[in-house]
Amino acid sequence: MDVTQQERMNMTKQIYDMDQERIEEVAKLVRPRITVAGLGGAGCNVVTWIKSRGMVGGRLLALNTDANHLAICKADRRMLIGENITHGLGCGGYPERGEAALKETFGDVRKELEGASIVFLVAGLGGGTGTGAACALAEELAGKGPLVVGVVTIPFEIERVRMETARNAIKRLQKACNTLVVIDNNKLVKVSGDLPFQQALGVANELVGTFIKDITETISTASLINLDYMDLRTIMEKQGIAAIGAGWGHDSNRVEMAVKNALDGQLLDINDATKAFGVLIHVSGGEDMTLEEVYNAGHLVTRTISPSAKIVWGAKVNPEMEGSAHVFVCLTGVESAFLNQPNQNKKKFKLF
Ligand SMILES: Nc1nc2c(ncn2[C@@H]2O[C@H](COP(=O)(O)OP(=O)(O)OP(=O)(O)O)[C@@H](O)[C@H]2O)c(=O)[nH]1
Ligand SMILES: [Mg+2]
Repeated sequence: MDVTQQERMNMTKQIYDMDQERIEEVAKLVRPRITVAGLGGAGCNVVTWIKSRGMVGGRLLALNTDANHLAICKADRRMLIGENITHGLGCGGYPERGEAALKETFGDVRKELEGASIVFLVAGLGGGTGTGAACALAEELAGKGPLVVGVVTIPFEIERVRMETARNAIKRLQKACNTLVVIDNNKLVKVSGDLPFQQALGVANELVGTFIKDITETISTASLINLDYMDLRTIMEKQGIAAIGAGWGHDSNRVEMAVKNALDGQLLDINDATKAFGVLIHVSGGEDMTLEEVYNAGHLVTRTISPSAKIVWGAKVNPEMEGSAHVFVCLTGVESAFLNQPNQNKKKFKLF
């Protein structure tokens, strides 16, 4: 039977349509599933910040032992953990209680994290819930599939008694997480101009929240320069500590200015930036930002790191940022000076 030209065209169209559907199907299957789990008061505050701004492409969980605090948090799912141990009253600064609370509720938490390809664990170190639960959850997830990225803060100097708790947690977390992003609240306060305590917490929440939101959205949505899941895995898979710096820039050389500020404003004292294993550069700017500007600015970063370091990029346009740019530079595989400092208050204030 002769096939007419029309029939041939119809067949070609059918095959084309099937290909298109298949692409959509595969895209759905491989789309990274990103979950952000905020643990304890600080972690839940960061999640609340992200939820109130809105985030595309990720799921937000808030986990706490403190029912009153959880009641005022915003998230896609809130979970009261360890009710039998803490009776909804928090952990009072004892990380071992936070750890036990997570373990008590781990079955439910695991269900929430099923199928996740990236899990961000967010906590302010130094208290009980966030510190204990983050360590326990990171250890439960280690090696089970998802890329586990811890994002934690080091206590303010006025909270000296909490330093040793934080230091011990970092040692555990850096072994269990693929990468542990550490932000020193003290450096953050200096960078943002010595603010009062409450305001400094707000700045910390915004910074941590923006970092996670930017990475998640650049991976999950079409961006000026897409950051893909494998890019992130490449620089974050290997265990270790990561430091971030954030910077703003304005007017004609805004991206360059923002990169310089981000490099100068690292939020963790690290021993040697040139030893970084990988670098993530994320740029956001207004609709007037050009690709050329973004790439040129990248050369500034590459000059300061080892030529063998792996570099990954992401850039997104935010129409509200006309005339300005915001940059995150994240150095992975670095050593933190904080871990090597002796704790002067160890004897005087030992808690446990
Ligand atoms: N970024 C940020 N850090 C905070 C905030 N609140 C507290 N912190 C820091 O995080 C540390 C831990 O505090 P919380 O998160 O309140 O403690 P928790 O994990 O709830 O622990 P417990 O209350 O003891 O169960 C504090 O020592 C502060 O350094 C916040 O809103 N944002
Ligand atoms: Mg608390």
